[in-house]
Amino acid sequence: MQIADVVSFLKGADDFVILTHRQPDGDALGSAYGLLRVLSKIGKRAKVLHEGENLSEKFQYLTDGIEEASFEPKTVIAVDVADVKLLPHEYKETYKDIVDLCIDHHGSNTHYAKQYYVDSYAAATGEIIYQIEKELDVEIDIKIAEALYTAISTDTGCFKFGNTTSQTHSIASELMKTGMNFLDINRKMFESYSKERLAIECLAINSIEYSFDSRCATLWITREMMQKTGALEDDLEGLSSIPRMIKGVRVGITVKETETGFKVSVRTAPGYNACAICAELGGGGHEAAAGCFIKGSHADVREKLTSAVEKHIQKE
Ligand SMILES: [Mn+2]
Repeated sequence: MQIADVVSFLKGADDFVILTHRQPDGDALGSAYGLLRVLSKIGKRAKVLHEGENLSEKFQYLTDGIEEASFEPKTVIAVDVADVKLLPHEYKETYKDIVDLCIDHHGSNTHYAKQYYVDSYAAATGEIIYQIEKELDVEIDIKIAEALYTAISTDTGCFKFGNTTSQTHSIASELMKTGMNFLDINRKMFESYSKERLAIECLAINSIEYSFDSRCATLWITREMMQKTGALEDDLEGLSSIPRMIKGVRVGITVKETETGFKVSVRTAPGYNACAICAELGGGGHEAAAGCFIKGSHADVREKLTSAVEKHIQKE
């Protein structure tokens, strides 16, 4: 599909339900609400279905002025959803086999929809929604700009990550021309911590263990720390990038205890393969960022991680 095909599909369809992935981030929600607003500008009815009853407080502004729509959906769109397995549990059964169009930027997209538009050059799905909006000739208003800016700034780590391109900056520049309050969004996304977040970050940093001559650092987030600080899932965002930021660390690991086992995130320096380390333990991902799930005790996890890392952390 080309952008022009996406646009004629959208023009020809009606009564949209827009789905996005579990634990929705800024790109998931910004793209979903951005698309909803673009569709309503061309006279279409649309609603977004996201995980959970309420949106986390920091994303509330995305929904300003959107009225609750009640209609029988006729068209199902998934945005930023690489795999049908990532749909929220409460909607998975109903929608998994009937997604009409998937709009995404993950190269690993599993092509579960009837039609798809995947552009892995795009730093965020929000960049694709912007292109759709251009092609539809819809005027960008402040609310659309806020939604798409949220999508793009969050998926690029505020224009810092390697996925940022000149296209990313050009789109952001167009969005800023509406006079949208980017400062407010960036503060909400990147510079606003709850007390609980700060408290758990403190405990987590104190938990860091070094191994392999400090070329590997492991940060632990236990259920006890969660209880003690009252931190919620939302408060953990970005913690997994901390171990890798330590000078000299090549392999940064974050281990988060869950009810059923340990969720492991691995971040590596160039030349060290996070995906290969996680693959040893049944997981996967990208070269610089990957994950896996380990069952057992703390000691088991430590032992399994040590032997997986050992195979991939070369002496310099
Ligand atoms: Mn994304």
